[in-house]
Amino acid sequence: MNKQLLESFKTVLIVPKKIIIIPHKNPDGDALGSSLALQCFLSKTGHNVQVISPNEYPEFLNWMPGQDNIIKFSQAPEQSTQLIKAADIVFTLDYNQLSRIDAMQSIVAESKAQKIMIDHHQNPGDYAFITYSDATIGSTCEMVFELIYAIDSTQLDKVIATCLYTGIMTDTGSFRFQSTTARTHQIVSQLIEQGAEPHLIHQNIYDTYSFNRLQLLGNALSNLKKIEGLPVVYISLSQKELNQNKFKKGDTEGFINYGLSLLGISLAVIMIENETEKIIKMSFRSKGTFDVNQFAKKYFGGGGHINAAGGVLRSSLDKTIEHFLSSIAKEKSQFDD
Ligand SMILES: [Mn+2]
Repeated sequence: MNKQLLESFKTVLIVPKKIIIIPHKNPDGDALGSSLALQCFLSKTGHNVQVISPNEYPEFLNWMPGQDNIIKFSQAPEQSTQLIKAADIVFTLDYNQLSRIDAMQSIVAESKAQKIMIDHHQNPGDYAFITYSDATIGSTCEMVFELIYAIDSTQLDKVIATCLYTGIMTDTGSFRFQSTTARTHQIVSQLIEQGAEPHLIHQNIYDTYSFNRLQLLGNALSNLKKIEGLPVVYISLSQKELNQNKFKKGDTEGFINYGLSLLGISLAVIMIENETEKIIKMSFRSKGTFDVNQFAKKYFGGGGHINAAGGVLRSSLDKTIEHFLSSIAKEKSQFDD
């Protein structure tokens, strides 16, 4: 983090403030981990801090230290609105467009609070008073570490370390994505010294499948298809299949990575039907130079990073697959070596 940016953080945080921290909708390990770590740090340094999540988060995150004090906007819109209205500062973590917080967007936009963005996605919006944005960093948790480390490293403790480790681990695919750097490992080393327990965090996140979820994975894998002549695979899951396996929020998390574990595959896609919202949710993961951020933006109104992106289509599952296949056909030359 550069000196000027650090100074602006120090200036706004010099006296105790009423602070709200908001992760993106459907928060993942990085969004929740960075929010909880920052909350812990700011509380220890004299601020009044509340995390408000736009909605529920998956069950595999409900062990994280401090998560039981999170207010969910979807369950308590009135209370959340009052708190945001009364806040001096609103931190937005792990996203860079207010549309990522859905129904909270206008409340945050209209609040007089100073907005602070900490995020690692491309093309940041300009809503924030302080923008700490860096798309070369693998996780928001690494950025929150840099902030805490620069302001007062003596405040690092086991709670902060556990939350940050969780987000770094999940966003780097357990330290194997291209975004994993020497700095990532230096940070993680300090987190372990502060009390983060890698084997327990790993177990809490990954070894929590329900019987139904593992069967749903089996269903997803048997739906896996390869596109002839291209290093591309895709998985589809219909609402009917989700229902058959008693789908719960978060159950399909990580399924897409199985596609990339196939030898020679550089693009994996998963398409999941949501009958209630009448949408198909898409996720894209790539290895190497195929830019799924561009692909998701061009064909599916989505976006993300070069190697990980998402999108949504208001369409049927069959039509989405058709659209995906024709989009891939148009980008075929990108796979030429
Ligand atoms: Mn992230």
